[in-house]
Amino acid sequence: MTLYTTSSLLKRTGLFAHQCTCEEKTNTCTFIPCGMPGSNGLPGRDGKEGPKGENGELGLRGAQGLPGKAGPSGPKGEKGSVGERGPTGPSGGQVTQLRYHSELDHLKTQLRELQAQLKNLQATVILLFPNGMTVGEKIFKTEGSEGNFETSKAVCSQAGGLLASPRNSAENSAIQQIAAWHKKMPFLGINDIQTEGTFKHLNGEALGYSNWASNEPNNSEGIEDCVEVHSSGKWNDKSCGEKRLIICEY
Ligand code: MAN
Ligand code: CA
Ligand code: CA
Repeated sequence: MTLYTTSSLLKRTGLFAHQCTCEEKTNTCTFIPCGMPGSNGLPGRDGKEGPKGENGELGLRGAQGLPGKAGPSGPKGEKGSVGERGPTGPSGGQVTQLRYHSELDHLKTQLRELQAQLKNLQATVILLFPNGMTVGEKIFKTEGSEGNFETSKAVCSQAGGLLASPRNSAENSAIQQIAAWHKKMPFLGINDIQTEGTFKHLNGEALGYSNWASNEPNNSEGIEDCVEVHSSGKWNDKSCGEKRLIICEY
């Protein structure tokens, strides 16, 4: 049986390990030799706080801050040099005149448009009635009525036109065709009333185109100053008192 001192018992149980007085040399013990060394005791209490450490390294650069407020305005700058002279503007009167001419041009354009529209309208209205023909810009038309030269002129004039007076073969053919529909001969707006032997249009214009039948005009019996159109389209001078188909031009 092994005998233990109080301290060795305590030492074996791990209690009060720091109070153990046993030595390595077990044979020096007075009464009984010590056994195997005990296990380490619990850690001691924390020591006192150490001295302050050195400063750490410089940190990374921070993000850019917001812009600051605008500073106070600077002093007034020096006056700039004088610029180049601009073009001379129109005078007050010239401005009024320019405006006036601009409006006048506008009105002229409108008037021309209206005139063209009116001409178209006239042509359409006239063509709505029977017995009309267009040749180029001209319209020939008859109502089928008859009259002597003076009556024929008056009827056409009252209708806003003139007694038909061909300036070319196309116009003459149109008159010939209208006459053929009515199986009657018309008088033309041509005569030699003013000067015997010199036939002219109603406006005094000399004949640029004519379509006389052979041996005409002959001023038969000295009284033929007007012009009738045969069914062939050929012309014959005839007495102005005869009654003929009234064909007007517009
Ligand atoms: C009749 C009339 C005249 C015409 C001759 C032609 O006399 O119509 O105008 O010139 O015939 O023969
Ligand atoms: Ca004559
Ligand atoms: Ca004749």
